[in-house]
This record gives sequence, C-alpha cells and structure tokens, in this order.
Amino acid sequence: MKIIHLEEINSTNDYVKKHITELEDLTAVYADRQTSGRGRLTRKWVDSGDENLFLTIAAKPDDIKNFPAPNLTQYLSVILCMVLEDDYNLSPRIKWPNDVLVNNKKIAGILAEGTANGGNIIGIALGIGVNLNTSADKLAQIDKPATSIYNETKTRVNKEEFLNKLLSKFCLLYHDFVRDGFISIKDYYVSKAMFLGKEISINVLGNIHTGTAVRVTDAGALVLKEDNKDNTYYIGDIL
Ligand code: BT5
Repeated sequence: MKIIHLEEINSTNDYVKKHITELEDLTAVYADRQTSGRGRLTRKWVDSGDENLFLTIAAKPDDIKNFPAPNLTQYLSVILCMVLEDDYNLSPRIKWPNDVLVNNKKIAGILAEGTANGGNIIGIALGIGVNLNTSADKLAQIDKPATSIYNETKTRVNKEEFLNKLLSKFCLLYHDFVRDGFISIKDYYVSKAMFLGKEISINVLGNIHTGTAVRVTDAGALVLKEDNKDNTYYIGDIL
C-alpha cells in the first residue's frame, strides 16, 4: 500500500477526493493536523492533537459496479476492532452501521465519500479518525462521550506503528471483502454488535424509527421489529 504523509490539511477526505485521478488504488493519506475534519452531514471531527490518526484510503476498484461500496465503512470498522482487540487488548463494540466504541465511548469515526466524474464513480475516499493518545481533558471537550486508546490503557500509542497494523489488516482481508462483500465480515461484525436484541431508535434521514434490533442482514442492513413487523434499514444512525 502506498502511503502519503502530510503535515497539515483541511481534511484528508478532501485531499483524496481532489487528487483521486492521480492516486493509485489503495493509497493511504494521513495528516498530523486536520484543520476542518468532517463527520457525516454537517458534523465535525475534532482534531485533538498530532498524536492521533487522521487517515483516508483511496479506493479505486477495477470493477466499481460490483464493488461492495455501501459496506466499506463497516469493513473498516471491523478491521479497526480487530486491531484494537488483538494488538491493544481492548474490547471494542460496533454501533450500527460503523461507529466503534470502547466502554460505550466513541474511539473512532468513519466516513466514506464517492467521487464522480460525469456521473461515473471513479473512486471512494474512505476516511477514519482514531483517537490514539487524546488526554482525558481534551476528550471531555468533545460534545459526546469519547475515549482514546491511551485513555483506556494508560500507554502511549506510536502513531506509525498503529497505522501499519491497521493498513496490514485492511489489506489482508480486503480481497475476500471485495469478492464476497459484507458476508465476509458478517460473523465478526455480529459478534461485536452492541445493539442486537435491544430496543433502539434510529434516525433515517430525519425520521425516527423505534423498535427491537433483531438482526443484521447479509447485506449489512439493520432489521428492526416495529409493531410486530420487521423493517429493514440500509442507512441511518442509532440514537
Ligand atoms: C463520523 O461522523 O464519525 C466520521 C468522522 C470521520 C473523520 C475522519 S478523520 C479523517 C477523514 N477526514 C475527514 O475530514 N473526515 C475523516 P459522525 O458519525 O457524523 O460523527 C461525528 C460526531 O462525532 C460529532 O458530531 C461529535 O459528536 C463526535 N466527535 C467529533 N470528533 C470526535 C473525536 N475526535 N472523538 C470522538 N467523537 C468525536
């Protein structure tokens, strides 16, 4: 995997989108400082210091029509959980579709954005911010419960070492994911899901739906039992 290291950028996702035509498939771009990090919709991603990871992977699959793009963020959430569990001895959980939590606090955020040229998708910017070394006082400034690896383990994390572990694991399982889609990660994803069997509310494009989360489908969608009827959701946020 080719790696580009930037000192400062507005957003690594924006950098990848801007340079998508010249970037090779699976180029990883990370920055020490991100001045306008974005979340979904109009939300922001807080930069709480250069010892944290702001990374975007450029995905330019040959066969974009058959590429499991809708599940790419779930794939990355699984890869991150594997690294947190295997290499940092944490117990991460996934909140559908792709939030990764440790002790019920958000440790990372993932954002995928397609870039099109004349209506044809030419690549995907797959971004992730991971709180590696954020201190407790900086975490407290984030508007929702948040944590970092350091906050959980009291051990400093070497950013480049973490990046290498994440990218190696990403590459290791990527071929199977591209071939088989969500099904290739489903068992692991379900084993980490913290919402199944619970009464939850989800926000789907501004509409709130409440019910019991009964299962995740082979396509990574969430099935909610609402008034005894199973409804399947492909997008949304658990509140
Ligand atoms: C996300 O959005 O969680 C996706 C964040 C993606 C960030 C990466 S960093 C590299 C790349 N370049 C970018 O510009 N973006 C990507 P969302 O689900 O909308 O959650 C955003 C919410 O998470 C915010 O409204 C806060 O409540 C919370 N938040 C913001 N910064 C945080 C942080 N550092 N740690 C934990 N929670 C945070």
